[in-house]
Amino acid sequence: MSPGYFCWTLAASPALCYRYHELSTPLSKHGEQMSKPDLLQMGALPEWDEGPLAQSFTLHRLYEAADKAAFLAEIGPRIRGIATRGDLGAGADIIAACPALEVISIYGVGFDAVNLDACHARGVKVANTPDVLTDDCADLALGMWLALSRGIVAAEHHARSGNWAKGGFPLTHKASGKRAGILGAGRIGQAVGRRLAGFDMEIAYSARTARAELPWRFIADARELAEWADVLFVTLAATAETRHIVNAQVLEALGRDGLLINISRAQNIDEDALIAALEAGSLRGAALDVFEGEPQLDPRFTTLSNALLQPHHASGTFETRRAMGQLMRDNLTAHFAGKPLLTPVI
Ligand code: 8YV
Repeated sequence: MSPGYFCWTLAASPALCYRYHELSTPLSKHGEQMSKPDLLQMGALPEWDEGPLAQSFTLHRLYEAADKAAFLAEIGPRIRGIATRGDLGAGADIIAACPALEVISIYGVGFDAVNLDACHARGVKVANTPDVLTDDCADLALGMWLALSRGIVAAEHHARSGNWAKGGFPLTHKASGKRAGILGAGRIGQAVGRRLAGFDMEIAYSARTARAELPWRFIADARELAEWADVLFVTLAATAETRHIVNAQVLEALGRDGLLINISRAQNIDEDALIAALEAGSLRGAALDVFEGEPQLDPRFTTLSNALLQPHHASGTFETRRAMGQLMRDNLTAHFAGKPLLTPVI
């Protein structure tokens, strides 16, 4: 058991925990205590990350502070690094409150919640955790598509509740052998496409430019891609340009037999237009892992039987979250050892 892990188990006793952190401060080769860089932690992390982080850094947990502004005013000037999550990022206000900030390490691939302009302007480095979560995100996208197509969640309830004895489950729609549009052909979009090929799907993708290495049809325009597709997978990184890229027109083009799967970011979709389409039945169904204002979600979603709702957990497996945490910490370690980031965003 690592010392840090032991400390985490004692987290109910902060005073003891603090003392323990001090004792675990590394010693220089001359036996002097080396000071640990001050790190602002934006949100909770699994215990297997908290321990090692606390061993190498003096942690300041913003999410535990009752008065965040006062907390930042006090510790901000000392902060040299930020450990954050894809969903939490670091806004311009946080970056401004940390004048000595050198690096932001994201536990997640998405960097849309980090204000990159502010980082650029200040020369703050940013790292994320690509690749290690690609498989899980693609797996969940396929699972959501199959569950939505075949009504797996309602069918499970049908079997469990005893309704089966009163009658069979209503027929659903075939999933395989149809046309899949992939909006965003990055790592995750490509992994979705590779999996879909195993379901005999005809595949097309949209990206900024055609990618010669991909064996699939290229349809640049989101509306045209939706028009062509039976199911639209949204896998693109969220930027200012992609905000509401899936709008009312795109949903209309996808059509009343169409399905929408979103494992990217909520802001890529106009949620009001999506809810209207689902309510009107002008779209057959949507499976969503991400929501505007999550973890709160628009209550209208919860009444829609043609929406499959997931709690932003595409990367949420033990294996992947461990790998993400390791990479997030490795990026911080590399930076404070004077080495380049392993997976830099900027
Ligand atoms: C995580 C994510 O759920 O990778 C991302 O960008 O949003 C997700 O993998 C998140 O970072 C963990 O809170």
